[in-house]
Amino acid sequence: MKLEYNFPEIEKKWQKRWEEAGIFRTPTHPKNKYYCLVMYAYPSGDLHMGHIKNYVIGDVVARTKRQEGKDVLHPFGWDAFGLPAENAAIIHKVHPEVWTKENIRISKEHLIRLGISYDWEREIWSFDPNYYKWNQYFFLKFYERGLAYRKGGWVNWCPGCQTVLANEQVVEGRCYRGTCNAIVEKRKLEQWFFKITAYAERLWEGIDQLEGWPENVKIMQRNWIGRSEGVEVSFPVLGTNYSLNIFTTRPDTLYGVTFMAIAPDAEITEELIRGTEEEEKIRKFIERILKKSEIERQAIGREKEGIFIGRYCENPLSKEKIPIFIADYVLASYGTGCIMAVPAHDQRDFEFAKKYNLPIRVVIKPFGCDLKEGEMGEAYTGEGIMVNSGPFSGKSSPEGIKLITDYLVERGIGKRKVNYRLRDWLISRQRYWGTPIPMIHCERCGIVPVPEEDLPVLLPEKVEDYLPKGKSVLAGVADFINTTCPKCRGKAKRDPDTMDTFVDSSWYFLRYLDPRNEKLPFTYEATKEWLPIDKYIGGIEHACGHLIFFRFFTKVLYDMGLCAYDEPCLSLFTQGMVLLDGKVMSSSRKHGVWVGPFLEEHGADVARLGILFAAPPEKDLDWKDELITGAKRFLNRIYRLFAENNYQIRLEMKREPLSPSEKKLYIRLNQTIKKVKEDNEKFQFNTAIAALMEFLNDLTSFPDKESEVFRFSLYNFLILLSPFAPHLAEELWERAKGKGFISSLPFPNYDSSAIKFPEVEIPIQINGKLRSKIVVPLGSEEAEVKRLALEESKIKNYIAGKEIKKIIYIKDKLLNIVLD
Ligand code: ANZ
Ligand code: ZN
Repeated sequence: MKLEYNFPEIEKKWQKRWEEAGIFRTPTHPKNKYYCLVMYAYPSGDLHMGHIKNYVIGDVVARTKRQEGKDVLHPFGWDAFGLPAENAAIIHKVHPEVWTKENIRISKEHLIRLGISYDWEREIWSFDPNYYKWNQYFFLKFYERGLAYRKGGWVNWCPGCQTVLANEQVVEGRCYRGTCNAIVEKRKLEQWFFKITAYAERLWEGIDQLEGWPENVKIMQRNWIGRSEGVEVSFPVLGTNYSLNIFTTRPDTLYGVTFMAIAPDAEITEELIRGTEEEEKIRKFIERILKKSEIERQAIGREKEGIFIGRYCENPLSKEKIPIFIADYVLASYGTGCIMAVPAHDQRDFEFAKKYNLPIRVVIKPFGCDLKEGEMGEAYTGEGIMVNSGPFSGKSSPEGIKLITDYLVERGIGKRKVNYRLRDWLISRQRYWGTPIPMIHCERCGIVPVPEEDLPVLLPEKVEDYLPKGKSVLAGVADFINTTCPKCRGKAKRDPDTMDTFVDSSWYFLRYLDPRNEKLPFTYEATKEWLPIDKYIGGIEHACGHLIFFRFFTKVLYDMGLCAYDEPCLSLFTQGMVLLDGKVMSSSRKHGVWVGPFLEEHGADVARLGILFAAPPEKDLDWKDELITGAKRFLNRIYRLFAENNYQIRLEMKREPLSPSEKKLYIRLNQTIKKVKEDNEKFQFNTAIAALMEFLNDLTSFPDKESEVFRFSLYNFLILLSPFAPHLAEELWERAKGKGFISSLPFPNYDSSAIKFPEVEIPIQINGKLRSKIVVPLGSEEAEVKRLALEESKIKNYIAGKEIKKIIYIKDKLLNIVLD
């Protein structure tokens, strides 16, 4: 099937006119603002349908909000630093900047050709020194506040990307980058971190404010932050000056501790094993365990491994002597990295104790039944009555938690502690294509920040080789790396690392507010005017990464007095994926429907309708060729209807007198306006389009094409259509001699007095005999019809006291009640 009008010409014409007239420019001082944001785009060049779904949804939101009279900010920009550009540079021998710019050129052309209503004057690029200068500025500000620090320790190393990764970038033990996916290793390195843990509580609390966020994203963030309340208890290590501090949420089980377990890489481990008899063997064990990912080590049901280190602790309550083990399931990165193990009441401790023949001691008995160590097949983790617990025996376990906590705190053996699973954000990378970290290492002065007035620290244009060999690429660029110390003027070296690109995307939404400001990253006034983001549209894969980082940044900037709000966005929409043959479209796997050729062949309005009509936007969409045919049929029918009627429309109509058929059309018009309005508000664009299709049927079959109500309906139809198929809508509006742009017209009000729903009369039978009738709205739900029928007075009398065996309902036709 073909479109019956010259779509390449028409679409291009309107894109040009919109641009020339600047109708999508952001109003300067909004009275009624609406910030519609799509996620910062990675410039991958040729886009597929999966990429643009996000942008098409965002565009319909922006356009419908303009129709509602909002002052809309709808910007776009490029998350243009990052590994793929370098990898392309390595393979194709082009500079990452050249490669990136070419990709941006292609992607941008696609977006323009799709008719997306961005304010292109606010376009930003993170590789622009005027942009990344502010990454460096924020880094310095974070450093001043103690929120950026350098630390050595075990970090995630991706052997594929040859760089460290943040915890958020390790997905099930592997590199988050789909094209890499290598198994992540651990390495001991010095790296830069942002202290996001200092904001753990506020990030946790703030989730309650995020009313317009999907529940699942909020749950994912809560799990990621992982707040838990407990106590830190100190167990003296016998024969040393050390103590093992452990974190537990179950102080009620303290009398059931039969061993201690420490992480192989906990800070104290080194101190405790040094000089022990089996030191050599223990070190070998540690080395072997650390090769495994944390996910693997914590996997449920996996056989646990450990080693006794030859030392003992004293239980601060029972004064018992307890052996200390290194255990693989204990993580250095959580709590204190040490635990008190209670095999009777913790499943992992139970499995460990069974394997190494350690005692199991019940200290919590389930209410009202017995529990014997010898008969336990698994740990009992529930509540109960405390036993074998000295003076606390006989108390309930929840009470025990309080009593023992108080007891420990009073004696200085323990302190109340809130723990978070969240770790500090590792932001340094050993790769080239990113923001240089604005720090200088001086032999005499140590680490010295680059003075603010020396920013930006420019990324050198040339490097020998883009592929790092275990250390940062920039370390090999003499002109860059050698510098003088800002403090002592002596010889010094620049920090060789670049920033994680998630730094760029943590504040880009603020740069859109004032993208060309050279003195400031953005102004406070602008944040007051435009924040919070009214609708943020993007992928759920960012739930525990970007969507936490940008909340963190906003809170810090708020504390610095730079930003008027401490939550960036109160309403988030996560769109579903686009599949082809049941598999997610993907550039790297070259699996997709490509936007460039598609636009060439079918045009923008077909692409937009195809994406929007197939499924609710939050659901996955399986791309099918029928979508193209369906969209074309719809557009052709619209085009024909207007052409056959010589593009005659009316901007108003007299309401009386109307013939019965005119009245019917008038009702349908108002029902459609109401339906589209409500569906647009709920983001149900697929059903809004379906309503337009049905209304188009009414219009096409309407007999009297000269009547005012018909022509008035055509006019309203165009306005309703314009966010979905803006090019054809503009063209028909122009041919109908409409003034200005249809894209700038307000959404029509519906006449509520004209909205009446068709009704049907349903005969009610009892045991097959007609007994009564009820009138209900056409297409009513079965449950509703049954309820009304049973409430009907005659029917009520018939069935009084008798038992109903079943009720048969034939939709909109008949209801039969079968009595015994
Ligand atoms: C003793 C105990 C007895 C525990 C019991 C549980 C049940 P959440 O809720 O996740 O905070 N734990 C603490 N630090 C750990 C680490 N670094 N690696 C592995 N496990 C660790 O869980 C806190 C519980 O997880 C703590 O309470 C500790 O085990 C364990 F019947 O202490 B519990
Ligand atoms: Zn110095």
